[in-house]
Amino acid sequence: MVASTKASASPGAMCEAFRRVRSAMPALAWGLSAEDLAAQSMPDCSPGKWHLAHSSWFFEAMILAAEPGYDPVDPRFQILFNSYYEALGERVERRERGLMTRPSLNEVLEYRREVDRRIEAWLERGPLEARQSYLFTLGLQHDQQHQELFLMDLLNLMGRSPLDPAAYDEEPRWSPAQRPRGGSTRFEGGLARIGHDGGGFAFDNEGPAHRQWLEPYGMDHDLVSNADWIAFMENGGYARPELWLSDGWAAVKAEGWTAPLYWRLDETGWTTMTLAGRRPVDRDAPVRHVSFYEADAYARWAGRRLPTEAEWEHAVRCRPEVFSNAFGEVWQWTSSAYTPYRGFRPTEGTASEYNGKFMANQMVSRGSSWATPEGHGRASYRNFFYPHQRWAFMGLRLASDLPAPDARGMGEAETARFRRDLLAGLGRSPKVASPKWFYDAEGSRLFEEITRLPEYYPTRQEAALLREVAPAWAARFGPGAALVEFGSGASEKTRIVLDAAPDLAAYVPIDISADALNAAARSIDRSYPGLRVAPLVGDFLHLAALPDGIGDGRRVGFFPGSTIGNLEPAEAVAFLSAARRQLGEGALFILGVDLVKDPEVLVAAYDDAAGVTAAFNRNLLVRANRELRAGFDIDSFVHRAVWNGDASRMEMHLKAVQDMEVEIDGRLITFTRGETIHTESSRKFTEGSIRELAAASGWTVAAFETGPEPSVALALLEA
Ligand code: SAH
Ligand code: AVI
Repeated sequence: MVASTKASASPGAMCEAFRRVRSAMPALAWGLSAEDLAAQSMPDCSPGKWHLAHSSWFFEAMILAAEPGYDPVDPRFQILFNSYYEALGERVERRERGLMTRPSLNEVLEYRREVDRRIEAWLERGPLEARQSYLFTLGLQHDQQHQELFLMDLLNLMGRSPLDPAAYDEEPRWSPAQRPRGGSTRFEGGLARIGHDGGGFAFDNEGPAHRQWLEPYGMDHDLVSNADWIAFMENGGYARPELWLSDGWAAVKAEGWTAPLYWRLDETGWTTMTLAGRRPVDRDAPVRHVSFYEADAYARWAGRRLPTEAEWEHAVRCRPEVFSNAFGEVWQWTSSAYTPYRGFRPTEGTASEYNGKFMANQMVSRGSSWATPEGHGRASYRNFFYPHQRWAFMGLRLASDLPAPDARGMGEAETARFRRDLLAGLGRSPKVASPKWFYDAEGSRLFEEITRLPEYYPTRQEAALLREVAPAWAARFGPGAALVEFGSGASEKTRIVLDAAPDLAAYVPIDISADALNAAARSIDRSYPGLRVAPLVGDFLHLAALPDGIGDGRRVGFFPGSTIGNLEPAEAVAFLSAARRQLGEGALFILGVDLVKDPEVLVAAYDDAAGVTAAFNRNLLVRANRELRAGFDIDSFVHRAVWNGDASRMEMHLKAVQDMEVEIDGRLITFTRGETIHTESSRKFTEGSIRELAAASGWTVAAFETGPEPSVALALLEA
């Protein structure tokens, strides 16, 4: 297949690009039988032989036919292989493409070779005008689109056979899927620029570039997985009309949908059809072959929504690095109808019918799939399908409305996130839950109690070390600085910094626990009258813009307590990188971390004699029972704290003491005796691992101070 389709000025380079693109489809056809390539599985699909011919016809009809006195390779092919171009006359009905046993496969391949010879001769004849050059590149891009259609249609054909045939040994993909990263990123939106802005090739429907207003939103880093989809199905997703659009529900009933296209349940579990035959459904892989209606119903079930196409494009342009599989896995449904952008003008001439005339009743999908030829996708690309169609390589990524930065409560949306996150985690094996859900009002209170326990040394040790270093470090803040604290909780250690830095203009505590945050902010406000206190309720993994009115001085990040150890290593890098961007040039960052030490000391700190940590851990279940109406029998779970030396972390688990089933939101979660929910990791660091983490996140370590045993450390980072 082809790496680049850009037509360059040199005929040699254009010829090379042409050969590379044109060799791809015959390579996909190689090894398939003439019968495989002749059959048509349904009216939406075309036979492989037709794709081989039509993508050649396109060059003939759009480019060669415009040459004076052109003599077609075979005039009958103008009718046989025209897809939908009214201006180019008669054609065979789409649904009857499979009935054309003549010309034979060999004749079609010969037609293809002859068109290729003629195009190469045309290229050699000399410099192309801008319009010819555009049509040539359009022909290459069109060929690439049909390479993907070839595979989609072939899969549909193979999926119709009771033999579950494998078209290939392995699916012919470009690169492996990227691993999921977890989480989502917040985008402030505002006036965003959308659409193709002129550099490189684009289809006419990608322009003109224009401005769109976007309200704050979040978009998930990962695609919805098969495991997520199974949770939806097990929760009655296909049987609950309230989740579906009216037309979608009608499709569920009429088509008898109970799972994505190609899925089948047998005694071994769910299987799905692939181009390499029928395979077990990989729970970790992104779901594919779902219609827009299904994607929309899933999003509603998850308490979320699909992104608009403008949101998708803005997010992928602004922060491409945070997303997994934005391109190269599945096209992603958006909630946007396929309509023209303001000022849209179709390409002039015969290619005017390429995109514009389909701008009704279809929905836009973005990204690209594993079968999209490499180099073919781009952020402005608008693919489109009817909302009921499922045979394309389609999946989804979720988005949500986010409150404006100064909004206080999290409300329903937060509860929906908790439900979705918990169900997803309990659907995994081994079961997991994110520690961020510990901190309802009771969880925050229990954490404060933990900090006063004799075994839990980190808070005391860190506060003592901070008292020592704060005067020297605060001297570097400069006038009018703002202190931004992540996971501020009760803001107790903050006072040590505030006392050492009387010139601070503002304090911005950020915490997911609204109750703890608001109480702490009020208390700081009363104690430091000259200081502007601007609390932000929210998830620091989706950093919001800083509030206005916090002065023009340096921004100083503050992240004590080794809360960074509760993040997965990749999450920690993403967080520190995002914080660096949020705090801007010249920023400083005070990071508090716990250090690796004797496991006995560690285990005692996470399994105290008074049982407070156990209560803190089990409070997650209490919270789920209250907020999600879950049915956990709290006494059937015991607290476990274990040292995992390989991952250098303490782990907290909730261990089931008996076999049981727990209902959450109508879904039954099965626990076997001894099975655990991994509720928290607390990574322990060394000076080396902190230096690596800082370097990977774009910070420089300006100072690193360690306290006495049991030792913790404070690092001063510079942007
Ligand atoms: N910084 C304090 C509190 C640490 S407890 C100290 O050092 O003692 C961890 C705090 O982080 C809690 O207040 C919890 O509500 C908050 N927190 C945990 N995960 C969070 C997240 N993803 N976003 C925002 N706050 C979070
Ligand atoms: C907030 N965080 C850093 C604490 C920790 O040590 O991981 C939470 C905690 N978990 C058990 N005890 C305290």
